[in-house]
Amino acid sequence: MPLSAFLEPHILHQQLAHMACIGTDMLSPGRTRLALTDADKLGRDQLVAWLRELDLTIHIDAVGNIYGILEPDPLNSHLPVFLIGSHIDTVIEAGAYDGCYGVLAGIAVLRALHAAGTTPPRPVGVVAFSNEEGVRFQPDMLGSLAVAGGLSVDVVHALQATDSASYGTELARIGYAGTLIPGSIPIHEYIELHIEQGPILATLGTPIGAVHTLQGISWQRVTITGTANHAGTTPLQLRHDPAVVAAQVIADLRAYAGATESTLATVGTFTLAPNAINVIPHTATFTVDLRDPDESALLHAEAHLQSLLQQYAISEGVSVHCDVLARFSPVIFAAELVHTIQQVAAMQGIACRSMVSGAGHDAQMIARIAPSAMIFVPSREGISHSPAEHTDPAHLEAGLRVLCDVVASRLGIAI
Ligand code: HGY
Ligand code: MN
Ligand code: MN
Repeated sequence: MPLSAFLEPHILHQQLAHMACIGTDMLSPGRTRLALTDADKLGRDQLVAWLRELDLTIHIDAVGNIYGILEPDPLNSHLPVFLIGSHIDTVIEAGAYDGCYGVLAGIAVLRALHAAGTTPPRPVGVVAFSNEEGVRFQPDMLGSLAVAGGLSVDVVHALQATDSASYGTELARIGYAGTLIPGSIPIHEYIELHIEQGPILATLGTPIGAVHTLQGISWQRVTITGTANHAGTTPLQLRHDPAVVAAQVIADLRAYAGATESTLATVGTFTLAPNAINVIPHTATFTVDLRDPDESALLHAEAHLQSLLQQYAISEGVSVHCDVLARFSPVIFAAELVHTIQQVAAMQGIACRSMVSGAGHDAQMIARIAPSAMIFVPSREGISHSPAEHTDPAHLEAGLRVLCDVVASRLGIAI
């Protein structure tokens, strides 16, 4: 019998629904499991319990990545692992599928291997990477970046959260400060199943996406410093108002992106100090998220942001400081893995579209050290990072079947 005959989709649906309840509260919509918070700990604890049910070898590494590995014949246990992964941390007021779907589908494939009594030719594992979202600690995709050698454990542990907590302290507090050095588990190939989080597959009515490229990401925090003063007594020409400069830059940046082929610009956080109705603010702080599949276009967008800041800062008489929070170039995934995804979808008679990922994912980090690719399923109306995030159960199951057969095919197991 093919491996997919041993899949139990109902357990995937149950576990998605269960995980979706972790991090909910009566006051806010969706769920929030920001990295290393108590809610994240509850999600991690539940994940480890599910891994334990399958007698997997469990590893926690020094930045908090969680692995569950189905061991092969002892003669092959030294071989690099075939890894399936994603994340279970969320943004604020998140949907139920972003990240969790890929991790729990990975567990479902290991469960099928376990049920089929298959001894895999190499270790096969599932991983939940720590702090993929990057909302509380930047950069995003932090756990997978550490595995790929892009950040040392010391640098990660010293990172300060937006709420001033330290990564290392928080990781120890929630009990997930492992000893394993990130990257010490060699990876053979990596596959990530994920909701698209955009409108393409839903608009086309195509159930599966084979992701060949992931666009570049630039995150900056901009701090504009002016002069606090009285809202009622300060003539306009004597003001040095950082809020006005921020507003002009934000509006112009949107217009700039709108005039390009594919650049996206987002200001998702914006604070003023002292934040009082009758005080001209002395400081405006906001973050800029720039994305483009083309590196030169992303560089051009970053340069344009700087020119806007300089232009308006000079005319208003304020100063500007920028901190880089994350910067990742576009990534091309392994063609042979993308081809396997397309072949499997074709064999299953499921329409499949090759595409670019707009969102960042752990696969873009692991692609630095092992052949990697992603499988997408549709997001209803393209909505994500929202409680309205939804993917039809039939699409969730189609993605699981494709993932299962891709894993079997790459392992040389009959499909
Ligand atoms: O920002 C992203 O694209 C991802 O969700 N961390
Ligand atoms: Mn995600
Ligand atoms: Mn996300």
